Amino acid sequence: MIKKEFKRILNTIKKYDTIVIARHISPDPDAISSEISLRELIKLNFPKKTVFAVGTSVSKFKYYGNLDKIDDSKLKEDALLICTDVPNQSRVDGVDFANYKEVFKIDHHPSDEVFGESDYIDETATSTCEIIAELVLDTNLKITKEIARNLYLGIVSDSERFLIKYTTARTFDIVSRLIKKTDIDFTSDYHYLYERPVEEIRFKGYLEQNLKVTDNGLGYLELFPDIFKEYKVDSSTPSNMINDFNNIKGVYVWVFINHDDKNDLVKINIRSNGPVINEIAANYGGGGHKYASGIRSKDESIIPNLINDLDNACKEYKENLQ
Ligand SMILES: [Mn+2]
Repeated sequence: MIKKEFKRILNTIKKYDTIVIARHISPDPDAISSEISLRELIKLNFPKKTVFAVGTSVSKFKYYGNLDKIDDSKLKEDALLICTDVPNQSRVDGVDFANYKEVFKIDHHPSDEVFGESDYIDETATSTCEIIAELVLDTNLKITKEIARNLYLGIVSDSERFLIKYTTARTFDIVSRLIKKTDIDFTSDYHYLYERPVEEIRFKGYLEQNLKVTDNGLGYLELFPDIFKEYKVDSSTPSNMINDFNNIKGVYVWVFINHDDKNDLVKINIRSNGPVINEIAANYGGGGHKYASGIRSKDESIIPNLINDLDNACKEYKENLQ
């Protein structure tokens, strides 16, 4: 049986000849793949429609396909805007909602912000790509190998290779149906997600060697501009590696403190596998999820207090474990 929400999405798509698809700022593979896959699916199944996928291009995600550059104030007719992988209007990249007759979102983030009547939110899905794959398979839309590969990579990326707790039997069912239907050579494509320059591998070694760990189980590391020069890596590199520091025995919270002198900012990434950290981050002007938070501050003097608070959270968590 086809979900009524999926029928409603298809009916809404059928009503419009011009469709624009957008996603969140600072996109990840799920965001890029979901918008490009949806564009290609609509073009394949409804060839008369004009469909764009928009937002700032990111060269490292080129393997998903190209993005379109449009001026949406010049759209000639009533257009539909579909936002993927983004819960808040304020985080949608490259469109003005006022230029559209109708808007809806397809997303897996928790949110109480309504975009439109056809919104579809499934907080139990690993990724937006999982939702789109489910929609395609359940409604029997045509799909190509390339679209299937892109959806698969989006699911693998957002689920952290099926490690996060949102991974369910349904995730594997959807992936299995996707592979059976399209016969994609899925094990050959992981290099798109995981291949790294040797400089980054060596830099990861530096992070591993220099992570300080307290008796209470806080791992932390302060990074200054010189180290990025020395290893010839971009200063955004540590934030892409922080999730790899999960599963260190006895480390409950870990934090990278990145001194961005160019912008006179300190950028702090925090992860947890136990204590709730977003409330602590909020005390220092940051925010995020319960177990994945961040802070950007002009005030470096917050660092010792933050480390102290996180260390206490670890202490409390550790004591309750025993
Ligand atoms: Mn996502």
